[in-house]
Amino acid sequence: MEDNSKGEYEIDHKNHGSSHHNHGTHHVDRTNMKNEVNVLVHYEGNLLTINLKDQNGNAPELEVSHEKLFHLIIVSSDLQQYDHLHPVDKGNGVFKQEISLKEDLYKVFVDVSPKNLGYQIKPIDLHIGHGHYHG
Ligand SMILES: [Cu+2]
Repeated sequence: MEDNSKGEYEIDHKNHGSSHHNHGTHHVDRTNMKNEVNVLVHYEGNLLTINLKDQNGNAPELEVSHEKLFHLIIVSSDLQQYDHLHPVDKGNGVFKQEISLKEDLYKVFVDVSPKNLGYQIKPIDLHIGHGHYHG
């Protein structure tokens, strides 16, 4: 990704060829929604695992957005590494993505559209290194 100058938390979907954000009537404005989805990010052995749970501990049903169920954006602290990925659905709210990360503090953006649940994309801190990972 060459352009890191745009809005800090803006998710870039240009990899999917959507040059505009007008998706018609099914588009949901999530800016004022309360968050009802818990996101856990865990990294171990070149594998990033993302766990989605609703308030009852169940896996939320996701809607396809920009042709994918799950968009994951991960950015290194110096913005030099910027990846837009589509983790594999392992069922039960678990998604996995192979990725090689060096020691750093990354920001992870989980861009999903949980059906009938409030969800706001927030940057999740992911510390790599020192044997201690959490999200
Ligand atoms: Cu994507």
